Amino acid sequence: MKALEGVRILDFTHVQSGPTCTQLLAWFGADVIKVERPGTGDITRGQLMDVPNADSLYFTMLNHNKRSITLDTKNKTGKEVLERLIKTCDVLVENFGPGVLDRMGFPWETIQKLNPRMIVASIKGFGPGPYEDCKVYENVAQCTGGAASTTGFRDGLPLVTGAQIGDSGTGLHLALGIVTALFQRTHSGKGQRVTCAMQDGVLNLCRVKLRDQQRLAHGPLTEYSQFGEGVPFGSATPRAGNDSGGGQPGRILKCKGWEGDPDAYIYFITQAPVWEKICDVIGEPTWKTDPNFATPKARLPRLNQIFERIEQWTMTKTKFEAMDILNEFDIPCGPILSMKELAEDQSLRATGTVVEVDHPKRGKYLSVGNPIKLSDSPADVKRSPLLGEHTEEVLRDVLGYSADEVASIKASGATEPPQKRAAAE
Ligand code: CAO
Repeated sequence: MKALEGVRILDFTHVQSGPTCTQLLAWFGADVIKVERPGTGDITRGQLMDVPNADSLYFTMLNHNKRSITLDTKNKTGKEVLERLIKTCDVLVENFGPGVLDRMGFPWETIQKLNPRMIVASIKGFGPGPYEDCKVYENVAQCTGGAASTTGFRDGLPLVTGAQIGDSGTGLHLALGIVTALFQRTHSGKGQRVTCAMQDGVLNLCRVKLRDQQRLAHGPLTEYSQFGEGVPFGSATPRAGNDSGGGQPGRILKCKGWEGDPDAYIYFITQAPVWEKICDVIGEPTWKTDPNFATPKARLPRLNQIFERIEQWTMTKTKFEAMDILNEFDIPCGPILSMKELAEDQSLRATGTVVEVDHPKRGKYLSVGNPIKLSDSPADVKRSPLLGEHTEEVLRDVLGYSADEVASIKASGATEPPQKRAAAE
């Protein structure tokens, strides 16, 4: 048995934030039924397309292990089917724009009446407050959650990061909220609302920067490069380039080949307990006892000088050679790995973190599998569903409609796009 076997999810999610959440639940064994608008479905099916007439990688990589039914929830019969789905499922997950579910005729109170055990989980851009009615995408969340103002270099623009902390990050938060609510339901017998705002999710991930904001009141942030460079701090946490976010100073340093390879770099951490080993490796044994370098405090104003010297050493090695040598001495470091290198990494393939999936319309493609490993519930990654692939199956086997009733639902137009309905009429 899989960990979430027996849990049925009414998946009303689209784009990225919500689908990452329901994909995780599907990997843990839940039966995830994705409800999509007839004709178009999730808008990402047709976005950033690379293979003609095949669902995009954007869609396929976020919707594994789900079933898809098409349903027009604004159609009278479609609403009746949705009511039956609500009565049958354990969790409804949605990331519609603010107010959409209410306008559809399914506010929380209605859902609760239909199924008091149902957990309703929602992602919105903002929580209650001045921006609660705003639609939000990834980069807006990164900007409003504190990530952009603290990412980049001091003398440059605020930067967004490639890690989708607003979308996938909030999806992860929501998944935890859902399984927690499912656990509470085992005692209370009741459903509840689970909400997660993307701004809140990003701020949660930027927690250490709010830490630094408060430390500023008590003096300069001595581990920031800016301190060693004698640049005064302003009133807010500054951008800190590649400085380490913790108490052990670190930097990205050039390695052999950096002139032609944009990823020939290594992250190097001057962890205090291994300082003496670092001095030996880079050929500066006198720094072990020199009062200017011997203690972490003495080193803080000299970080630029220290990292320049370490970089002279890393530039004589490839990033993998440097990693091998430094690991021998327990010096924390990590090569900058490109997406190409990660895609080819055999150890990630062996653990199922990178998987090859076969799709009837696009053929084989790579995806990221479940990064969360459960020893008793391993994830088995299955391709994403075609649009409406399981409509009849769900109507019949999950909702218990007879063959005649299924035919009549289809005839009502609830599962077909308007153009197809008009042509049939
Ligand atoms: N049948 C009939 N209508 C449907 C339907 C279905 N199966 N599924 C959706 N719809 C309708 C909705 O009822 C809604 O109609 P109304 O506006 O008339 O009420 C309409 O589709 C649009 O929904 P939406 O506002 O969610 O979609 P959008 O493309 O305009 O906005 C987004 C997209 C992502 C900006 C918005 O959904 C949002 O802010 N979501 C919350 C935050 C979030 O998750 N953002 C991350 C997205 S990933 O980067």
